[in-house]
Amino acid sequence: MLKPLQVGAWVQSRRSDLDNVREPVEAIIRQVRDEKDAALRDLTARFDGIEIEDFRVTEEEIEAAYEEVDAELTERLIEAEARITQFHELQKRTGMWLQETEPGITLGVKTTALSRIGAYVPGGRAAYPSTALMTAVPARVAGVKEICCCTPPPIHPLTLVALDIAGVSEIYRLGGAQAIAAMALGTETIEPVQKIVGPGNIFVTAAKMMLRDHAEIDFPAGPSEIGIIADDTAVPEYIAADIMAQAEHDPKAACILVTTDTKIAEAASAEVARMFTESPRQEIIGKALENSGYIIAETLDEAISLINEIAPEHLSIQVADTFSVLSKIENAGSIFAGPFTAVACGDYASGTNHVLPTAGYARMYSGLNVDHFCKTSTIQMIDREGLEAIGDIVETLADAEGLHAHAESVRVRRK
Ligand code: HSO
Ligand code: ZN
Repeated sequence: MLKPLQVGAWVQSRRSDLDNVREPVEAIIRQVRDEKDAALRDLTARFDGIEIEDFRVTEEEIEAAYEEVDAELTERLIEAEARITQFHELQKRTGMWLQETEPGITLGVKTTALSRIGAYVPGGRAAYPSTALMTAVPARVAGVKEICCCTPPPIHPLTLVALDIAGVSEIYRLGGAQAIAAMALGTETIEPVQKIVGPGNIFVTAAKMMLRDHAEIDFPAGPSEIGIIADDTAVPEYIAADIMAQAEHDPKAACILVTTDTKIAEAASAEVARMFTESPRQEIIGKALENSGYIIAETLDEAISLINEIAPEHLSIQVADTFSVLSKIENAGSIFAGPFTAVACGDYASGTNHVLPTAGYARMYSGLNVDHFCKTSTIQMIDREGLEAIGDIVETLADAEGLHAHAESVRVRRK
């Protein structure tokens, strides 16, 4: 069921070609910029087939959603939210630190939350209340005051409940590139935001990339992926189960097993074939498995370097010496260490974030975290003694740059 793969070809195949959608997305952005709410109504009718008067979801609708959702499900969402909050609280940096670096010179950093952000929560095939939690909770923990969320209509009641539990301040029934344009540029009903986060389809991703002059973004997040590194001690059934769990996300999802043991690759492949026959989501999984396969590495170190080249969104480590491998991993969105650490645990409830860079972007981007919603200002406090310590450096360098007033601003204080 799994075929042998080449790392280079696999990495190449994961890059989605944003160029293909550039023109239609540009047209959508232009329309939203020029016609604002009227454009949003038009585009929502065109793409979602829904006529909308009011984009903003009301308090009454949220209350009605709680009535519709099974009480146990709401309870589970609350439990998941508590764990996600707990882990993200641990990431939070204190408001300000100051340290005397030499007599008379005190330096520091002040961290401030962004004041207004936009979270995009996908709908349709990828309607996940868990993603509502994952995008909004880190923003709330960071201290963002206004969390604006867009999600395509019709919004599932469970997504509304999740957004409410996560503490968002505004919910709009609006999806696609038009939602990103509305949040970045603003319309009559939607105030512009400072940053837009959250996964989406290729149109959403293209819009995020194209509107970076207006709002900062998190990172490109495309179809889900898993990389698994396994030695001869791995359990093929667990490997296959994680492969199936990733493959069921999307026909474009992909799974790659890097192992030092041919028998493990064969056994995992057979397990996948067995699980596939019993799966209710064969149509999606079948396609995703075509993008998937295995690589046999001579040594564990070679396997590690292949994984670092792949930079998978999720990395599962299934080896005898977990920590030794963990210490050598440089590129991975989120790491799942050890045989019992099912990737699905991080999707919902361990507390880590599941909004992660895909397509090799884990080489340079971090998964969604509290820092995404904060900015920092550096601070310096210099007294007479400190000014004497560095005054000559400043004056000499300023004179050398021909910036007389710079040098003078120090000289007048040293008189
Ligand atoms: N694995 C997905 C997240 C997700 N899984 C949502 C289940 N629901 C991308 O990290
Ligand atoms: Zn998942």
